[in-house]
Amino acid sequence: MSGLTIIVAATRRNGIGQNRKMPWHIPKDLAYFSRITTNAPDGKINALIMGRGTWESIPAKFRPLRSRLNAVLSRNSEYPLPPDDLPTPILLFPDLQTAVDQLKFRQDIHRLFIIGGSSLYRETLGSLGSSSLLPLQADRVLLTRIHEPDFLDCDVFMPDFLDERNGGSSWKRASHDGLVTWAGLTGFNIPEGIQEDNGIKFEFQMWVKS
Ligand code: FOL
Repeated sequence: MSGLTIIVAATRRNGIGQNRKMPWHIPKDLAYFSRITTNAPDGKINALIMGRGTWESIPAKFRPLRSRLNAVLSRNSEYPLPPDDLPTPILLFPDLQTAVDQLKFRQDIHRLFIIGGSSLYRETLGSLGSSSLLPLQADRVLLTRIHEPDFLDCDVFMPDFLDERNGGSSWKRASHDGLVTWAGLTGFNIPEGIQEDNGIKFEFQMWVKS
């Protein structure tokens, strides 16, 4: 199994949320998120690793995210989750290390996605100098860059992984064809360049660590 893949929608200032939710509604991005994270070869599913806050932020009608393994992190071992039900398993883990240690050996799992929130992005991007101590590094970021508007009221941010001070120069932007090939979607077009939906300008990008 390859490394961890981060998927995130972020403004140019790396804002990802406000008041415990996303401050935008971009149906085309949610459709992309859903298709990318669901797509797996026959007999396999992807695991989506998320913090407890991200789990709680997913609208009730979409939770758990179906046909994907929902791995929720909480140090509270009594944290209430709905019953685990195929084809949508739900698992509780105390931390990222435990989750990855258990999931990486499962032959039925295709890819491991980190879907937030900010502390999990920070942990897997290894900013703030802690990187070398952590064996669980993300090697790919599927970034939906929100170009406009600025959403200046964001109160949660992802680390600026492209900043030189955070090892930004080790990240290379893949070509659009590279993204399309990696995603391997059939019957879903990933548009290239800046898109507009619901009055919001955004772009689907893929960054890979060298
Ligand atoms: N990455 C990207 N690119 N966009 C996001 O909105 C996003 N959101 C999260 C993590 N990475 C992201 C975490 N938050 C749903 C809601 C919130 C959420 C993640 C997913 C959600 O409802 N997903 C449904 C889509 C339903 C629809 O098409 O409207 C799903 O089935 O995946």
